[in-house]
Amino acid sequence: MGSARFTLCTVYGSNVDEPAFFDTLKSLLSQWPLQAMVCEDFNIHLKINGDLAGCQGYVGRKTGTFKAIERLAVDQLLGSEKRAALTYSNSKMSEDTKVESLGMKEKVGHANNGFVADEGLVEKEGGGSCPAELPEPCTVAIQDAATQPPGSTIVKPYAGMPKEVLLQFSSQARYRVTREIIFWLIIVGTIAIIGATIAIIALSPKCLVWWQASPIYQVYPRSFKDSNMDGGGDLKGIQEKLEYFQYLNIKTVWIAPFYQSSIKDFRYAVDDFRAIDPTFGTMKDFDNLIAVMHDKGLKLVMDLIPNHTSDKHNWFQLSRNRTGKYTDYYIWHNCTGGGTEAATPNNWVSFYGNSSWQYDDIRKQCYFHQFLKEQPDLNIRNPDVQAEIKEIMNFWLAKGVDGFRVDAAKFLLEAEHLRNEPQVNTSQNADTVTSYSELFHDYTTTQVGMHDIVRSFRQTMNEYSREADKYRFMSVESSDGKAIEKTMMYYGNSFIEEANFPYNVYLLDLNKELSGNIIFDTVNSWMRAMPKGKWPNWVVGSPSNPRIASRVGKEYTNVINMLLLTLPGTPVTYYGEELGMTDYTTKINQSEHNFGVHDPSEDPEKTPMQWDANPNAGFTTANETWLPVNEDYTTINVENQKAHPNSTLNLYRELSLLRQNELPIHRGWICLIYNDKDVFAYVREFDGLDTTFMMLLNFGNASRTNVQVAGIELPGQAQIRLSTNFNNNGKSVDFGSIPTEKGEGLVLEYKTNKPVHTKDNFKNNCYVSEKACYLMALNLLYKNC
Ligand SMILES: [Ca+2]
Ligand SMILES: [Ca+2]
Repeated sequence: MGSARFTLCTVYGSNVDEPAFFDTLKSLLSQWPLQAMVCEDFNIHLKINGDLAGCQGYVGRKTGTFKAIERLAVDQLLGSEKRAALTYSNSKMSEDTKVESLGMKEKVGHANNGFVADEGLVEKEGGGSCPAELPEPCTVAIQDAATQPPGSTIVKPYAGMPKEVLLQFSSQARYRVTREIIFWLIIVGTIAIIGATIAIIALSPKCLVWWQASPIYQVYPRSFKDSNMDGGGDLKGIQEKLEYFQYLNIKTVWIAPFYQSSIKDFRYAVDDFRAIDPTFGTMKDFDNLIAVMHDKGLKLVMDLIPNHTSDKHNWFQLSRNRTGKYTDYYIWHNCTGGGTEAATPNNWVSFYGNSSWQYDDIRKQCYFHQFLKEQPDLNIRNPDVQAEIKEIMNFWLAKGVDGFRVDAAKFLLEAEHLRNEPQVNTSQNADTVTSYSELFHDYTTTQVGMHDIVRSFRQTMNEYSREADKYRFMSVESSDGKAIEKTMMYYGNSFIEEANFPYNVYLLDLNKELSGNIIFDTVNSWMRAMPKGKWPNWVVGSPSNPRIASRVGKEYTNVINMLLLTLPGTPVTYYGEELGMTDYTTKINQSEHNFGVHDPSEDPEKTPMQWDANPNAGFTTANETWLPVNEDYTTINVENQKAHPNSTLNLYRELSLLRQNELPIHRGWICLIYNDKDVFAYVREFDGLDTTFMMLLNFGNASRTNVQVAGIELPGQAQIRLSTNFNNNGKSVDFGSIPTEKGEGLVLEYKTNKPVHTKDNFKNNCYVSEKACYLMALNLLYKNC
C-alpha cells in the first residue's frame, strides 16, 4: 500500500459533540499512515508519512452541533485517486434522517450551494462505503454501529467535493471525458483564434497613418499669434491656439522655419540648425510646445533645409578660412571675381537671377549658391556634411518632431564637371544670360545621386519610427513644373522607400483663368503620373504664393477648399485659407511703419492671422505688428466666422469632418467623370458600400449640368449632403440637370451598387491608393477584393 493511500472511512456516531467527534477522529487516524490534526478552528491538517500534506478543510458549525460540511478542499498531494470520506451523524439529526459528512469521495450527488449533498450518491461501487480495492476496514462506529440511523447514507469517496474539483481529478468516465472534451475545445479554440487573427491581419488593408488621416495645416510662425507683445508671432503664440486646430479637426501642424537666422523673415537662411530664432522664443518654448501638442494628439512637422546655410553659419566662417574639415563644407572654385561668365567657373545662374557664383574676399575663391548669395550651398557630396545633416535630424527627431518637409531637394547636387548649362534661346548673347528662366538646368538640378541622399534621410527617420504611433513623416519639396515625372521619383517605389509624398504644388499655379477643365487637368495629371499604391496630396496655399481668394477670386475660395478636402490624399492648408484671408493690397507709406523693415507688398500673403475683430485682429496686444493686419479682418476673422453657419470657416470644418467620417472620401476610389468650362465632377466610392459621393464643383459661371451624359449608372436623384451655399444642404437634385452657382460646390450623396470604377470605359479615370472593401455584415475592411 502506498504510503499516501488514504482509506475510505465512515464514522458513525450519535450524540456526537464536536470534541468527542474530533477526538475519535484523531484516534482513528493515528492508526493509519495518514495523520490528522484537528485544530480549534476546525481546520484539519493531514499528514502523510509525516509530511504535512495540508488539508484546508473547513468544518462549519451551526448552533452547537455539526450540521453540514460546508467546504472541504483536498490538497493535491493526497492524490487524485484516493480520497476518503469521514461521515458522522448526529443522533438528533438521525431522527430526521439527516447525515452530516466530512467527506472526501470519488463521486457525489447533486450540488448544494456549490457543494455536494450526499443523499443523491450513486456510485459505481454500488453503495459500499469504500472502494473495493481498499483493504482497510472502512466503517467505524464511534459508539455503536447498530445505532446507525436508518436514514443515514453511506457516502462514497469525494462526498462533499465540489464538481470543479472532481472535474479536475476524477478518473470516472463522465468527468474524464468531460475533462478531455474541455481540453481539446480549448486547444482547438486557441488555434482557431490564432488562425483568425493571422487571417484578419493578412486580409486587412493598412490603417491610414496620421499624416494621411488628417489635413496638414501650415503655420507661418511669425504671423500666427504673438504671445509677448512684440508684434511678431512666436512659438508660445502657437501653443495658445492649439485648440483651434482641434476645432478644425486638424492633427498635423507644419510650422514654417523658426531656426535662428540673421536674414529677417527669410528663415531659409539658417545661422544655426540647433537654435530657435529669438523672435520665436527659446528652445524651452519649443520643448513645451511639442509636449503639449503631443498631449493633445497633434503632430508637429518642420522644415529640413539640407541644401544651404546662411553665410553667417559657423561652418561657412570656418570654411572660408580653410579650417580643417570645414574647408570642403561648401562648393568652392577658383574665379577672378567680377560676376561675368568669363570670371566665374561657368554660366550657372541663381534662382533669383545673376551668377550663382560669389567671390569671397577672405578665401579668394568663389562659392556656389543656388539662391541668395547669403545662402551658400553646402557640399552635400562631402560625407562629413551628410553626417552633419543626419545629426541635425537626430537632434530634432529626438525632441519628438514628427516629420520633416525637405526643402529644395532637387537643388541638393550639382554636376562636378561644371559645364555650362544650355541656353533656352541659343541665339541669345551668352553675356546677357542673367535670368534663371534663360537656362536649362541640366547640371544644377536633379543630379544623379540626389535621390540616394534623400533616401538616406528616410532611413534616418525610420530609426525613429519603430514605436507604435511614432511614425516619422517625410515630404519633399521639388517644384519640377511640367516635368512631373521628376517629382514622382521622390515617392520611391515598391522596393525603395523615399518620401511619403513630394508636395503637389500644381494647384498653386491656378489663377484667374479658372475653369472646370483646368482643374480636371491639374487633378488628372497628378493622379495619372503618381506611382501605383502611393498617396496623393494637394497644396493650395503657401508663404510664397498669393492667397486663393486673391489668386483666383474670393467667389472660388469655398469651392477650392471643397476640392482640397474631397480629393483623395492629404490636403495641405496654409494658415488663413480656411477663413478666405486675402493678400494685403493697400499701399502704405513705409515711414508709417517703424517696426521692422518689411514691405507688406513683398509679403502680401503673410499678414497676421485674423482671430477676431479686436485691434490687430487679436493677433497681438502690441500697438504694431511686424506686417500690417489686413483691413478686412473685421469680417474675415475666426470669431466672426464661428458665429456664422454659412461661413468659409464652418464649411472647412464640415468638409474636414466629412473627409474623416465617410469611408469613400477618406480612402476610397476617385473616378473623374465630367468636366467642362464651368464644372468639374468626380465620384468617390468604396467597394462594398453602396453610399456614394459625387462632387460637382463650379469653377466658372452658373450652369446646369447633366452628368448623365458621363454614361455611369446613376439613380434619378441625389441629395445635397453639403453645399458651399449651406441653404442648399439637404435638397434633392436631378442628375440630368444639376444647378450650380458661380463658385458653388456640391457634395452629392446617393446609393448605387454599380460602382463607376468597375466599368471598363472608366478604368483610366479611376484611381485608388490601396484597394479595400467593406464587409457590412461584420463592419470590417479587407483587402484582396
Ligand atoms: Ca512675439
Ligand atoms: Ca546644392
